[in-house]
Amino acid sequence: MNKRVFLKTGLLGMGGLIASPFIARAGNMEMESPHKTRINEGSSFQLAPLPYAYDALEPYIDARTMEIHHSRHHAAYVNNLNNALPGAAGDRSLEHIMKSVSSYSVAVRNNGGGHYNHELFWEIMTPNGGGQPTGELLAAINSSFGSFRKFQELFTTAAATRFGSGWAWLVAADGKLMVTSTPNQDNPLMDVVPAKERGTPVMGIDVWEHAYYLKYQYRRGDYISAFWNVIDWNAVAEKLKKA
Ligand code: MN3
Repeated sequence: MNKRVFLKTGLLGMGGLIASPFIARAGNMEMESPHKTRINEGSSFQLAPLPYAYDALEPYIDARTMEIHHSRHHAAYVNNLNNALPGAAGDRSLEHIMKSVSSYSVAVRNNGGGHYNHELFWEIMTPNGGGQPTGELLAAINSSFGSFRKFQELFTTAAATRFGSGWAWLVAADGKLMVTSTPNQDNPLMDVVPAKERGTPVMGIDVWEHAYYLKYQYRRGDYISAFWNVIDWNAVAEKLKKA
């Protein structure tokens, strides 16, 4: 039975149920994650769709990697975060949880970080990215690092030398920018990060092997080089404005 026939007979058979999001989104089933069925739905975190197609960042980041990274890895962080959070109480914004993460379980630290970091990562990439930043962002980079080239070197080194799994960051703190890196799914918002490396992340690169291994295998450096071609500098500039 093809989808059109199914929808038609489904409509006749189930009356108003055709309006349910499950049926309406039948062509986009990969976005449906188990966490949506939680009873405590109102306070659950959700996996947002990618703002572009899985293959949009080709050839720099391959479609298969993007699909698994978003629909499996990121989805799992969201699901595990929802399962690890204690009952609804207090400020449940992801930012607040990050900033007070030392008072939560390790599972919230790892999966909350995973959710926050990947949301930021998808946002600061775009198929029409790359080039150089302009305006206030470029001015901030120049005043903090001397030049865009110098910043690129520092960020690339931070990403390349992060041992094992983790992230490299461009961080806004005290009116300045700095480059840092964190292990695992930690990020610069977290109160478990050394105070002098804390701030608001405005750009980050995932250097877990799952972010590049299918295409680049052991060549993390090639993946980092490719990343510069997909950065959405407008999105980074927006994040700096709000920092
Ligand atoms: Mn990842």
